[in-house]
Amino acid sequence: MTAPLFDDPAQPPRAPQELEPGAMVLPGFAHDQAALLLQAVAAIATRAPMRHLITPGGLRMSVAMTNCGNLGWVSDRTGYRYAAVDPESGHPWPLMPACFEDLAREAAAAAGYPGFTPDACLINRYAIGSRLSLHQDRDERDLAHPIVSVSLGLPASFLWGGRQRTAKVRRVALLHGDVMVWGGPARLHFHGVQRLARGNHPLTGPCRINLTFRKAD
Ligand code: MD6
Ligand code: FE
Repeated sequence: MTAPLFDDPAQPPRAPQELEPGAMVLPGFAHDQAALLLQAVAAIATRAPMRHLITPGGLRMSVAMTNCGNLGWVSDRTGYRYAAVDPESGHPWPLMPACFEDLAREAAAAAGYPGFTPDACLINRYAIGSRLSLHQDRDERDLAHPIVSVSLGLPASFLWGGRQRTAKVRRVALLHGDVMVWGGPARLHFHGVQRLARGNHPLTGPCRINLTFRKAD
């Protein structure tokens, strides 16, 4: 039997880490609420099912996505944008649960961004082998607001680059319950997620769920 490499109570707690000015990892910040968050994700996905979006270049994303909140991030052949309506159903996105909004607000405040109020939550589901190539998050109207990102389920190797696509990339392990907050001078840094390694998490099975909270409008 192999011991899990994640979410192991025998491991010492990891301290908050500033990746660089503006970007913080808060290890385990969402750990105690993880089961509740995942229940809410399941409820959202019954009304706005996870789907593989098509990039403007015509590629099908390996990560499956849905949204909740006033706005949702979508992509198709015409580009990337935030939309108030789910293009699949024609209905507004499911409401953002209070437990999502509270967590995002508290994490942002803990990382030095008081007063953050998300209006959009992008929900990403990574199956084994899914990946997210290096990108910048720049579709939000006001880039002064930070982004709060919550990792649930299988661990991921997060790729943390620089202001230029060609900058050196660091790998950061993001485990179940970890929260990342970034903004300020780091807001436009390139980032991505390495191909998800095989595994099985007690709460999510063979996948990783990521919630990213934004103030898009
Ligand atoms: C992910 N996250 O962790 C993908 N973007 O699955 C992102 O692309 C991301 O985590 C902006 C801010 C935080 C993030
Ligand atoms: Fe991103």
